[in-house]
Amino acid sequence: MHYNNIVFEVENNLAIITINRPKQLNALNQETIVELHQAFNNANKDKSIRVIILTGSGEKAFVAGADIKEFADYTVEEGTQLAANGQKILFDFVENLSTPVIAAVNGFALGGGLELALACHFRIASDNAKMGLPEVSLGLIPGYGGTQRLPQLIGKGRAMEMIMTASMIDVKQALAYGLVNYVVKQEALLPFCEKIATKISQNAPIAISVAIKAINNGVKKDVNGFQTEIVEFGNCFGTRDFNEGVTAFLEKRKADFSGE
Ligand code: DAK
Repeated sequence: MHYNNIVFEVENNLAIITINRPKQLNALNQETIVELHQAFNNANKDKSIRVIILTGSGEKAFVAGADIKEFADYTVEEGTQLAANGQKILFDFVENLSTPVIAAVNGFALGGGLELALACHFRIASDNAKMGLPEVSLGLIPGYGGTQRLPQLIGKGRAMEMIMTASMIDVKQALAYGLVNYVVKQEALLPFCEKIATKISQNAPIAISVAIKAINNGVKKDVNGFQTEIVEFGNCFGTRDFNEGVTAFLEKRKADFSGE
């Protein structure tokens, strides 16, 4: 598959998706959003891929927001339509993917860029990263889930302050807020993410995918996360993952989930 705005690489059972518009600080235009959807969809369908890492090209930015030049002339109808579509094909899509997605935040993650990092399952930042939702400085509010996911992750008061001030926070603050799980030197960012990805890939993929579902359902209004947990916990007993995991333990060997 050919992409104009992203690079898609596979190493063993890991996919690395790199947003590749470094001259525009990897700003998200509509074409990039569509390509990201395709790349995530393809990676998720490939059962040999156990973890996806999302990062930005260059040393300066993960994603410096939605492409301001592109949305400068939108009407009310276009804004509504594009927000709904973008949330559906990319932001909600990534959040609900059954393959784990790690955001490797290698620089500025602003506006739609921070919203994309928030949609990933967790985030690891390089020490130069800066994060913020500057939308109100442009007369907008976050349109790709930021008003919902940021307070879910860091708490309402902190999210209110970040959104109202439109200010950027540094990695020390992001770590204290729980917005990122770790901060590492820029050159160590991808190797560090790959190390965590390897750990994840040794565990049972079906169990991981239903754990993602149960955790996500905990914050949805129309479903009950506890009920999801009960149902999915029960379903696990009928999976190959469970059979292999328990058999390996009883046989005192390492489980091999590669056959899934
Ligand atoms: N869009 C387009 N181009 C961008 C960009 C962006 N978000 N961010 C940076 N660039 C471009 C700059 O225009 C510049 O291009 P040239 O002038 O060289 O052609 C190039 O990237 C390098 O940027 P700077 O020269 O500004 O670099 P600095 O190191 O001086 O500054 C910066 C870095 C990150 C502080 C600065 O670039 C900056 O403030 N960038 C904009 C940050 C921002 O406000 N982002 C947008 C947030 S609002 C929507 C849904 C959601 C959204 C919108 C619509 N719909 C559903 C319709 C979300 C909106 C947002 O994300």
